[in-house]
Amino acid sequence: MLLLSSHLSHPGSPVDFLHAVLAIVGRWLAAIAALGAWRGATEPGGRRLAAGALGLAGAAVAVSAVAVLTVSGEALRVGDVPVVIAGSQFPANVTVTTGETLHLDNRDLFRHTFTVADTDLHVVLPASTATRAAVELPPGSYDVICDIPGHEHMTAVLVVD
Ligand SMILES: [Cu+2]
Repeated sequence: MLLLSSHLSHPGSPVDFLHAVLAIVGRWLAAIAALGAWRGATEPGGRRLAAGALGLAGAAVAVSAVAVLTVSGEALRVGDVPVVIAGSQFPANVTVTTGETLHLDNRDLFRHTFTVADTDLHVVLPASTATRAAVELPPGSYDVICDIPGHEHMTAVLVVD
């Protein structure tokens, strides 16, 4: 939870964030309750039932942890230009050749966008999801922003050559 709490002051996409936290907390509570039932049960039958509940709750915790920690979405393909977005930061510079594809890997627990100012290139990046986006812009230098309110500090320069 230490890792998660560092995002608590973050104003962006609280729905995504709360959903992720509540899912984890809920499953942990179920696991703790099942553990208590197992320890409190004295009859062999009740104990077996509680052990089963404990196993299911443990599996749910494991699955939810994997779901949150693993980036889903589109896989990196050969020739893609990898761009990792983490801690509400873009890389300072992204260089790409016209026609190439960016692999935008949002590792945060909330949504971002990869928005190239004054162009049609606007990609929504769901939480913990990677998205591929082709760049068909004329050569030049472009300002990249995240257009989520409160994310004005997220900027980068996209160089198309
Ligand atoms: Cu953002």
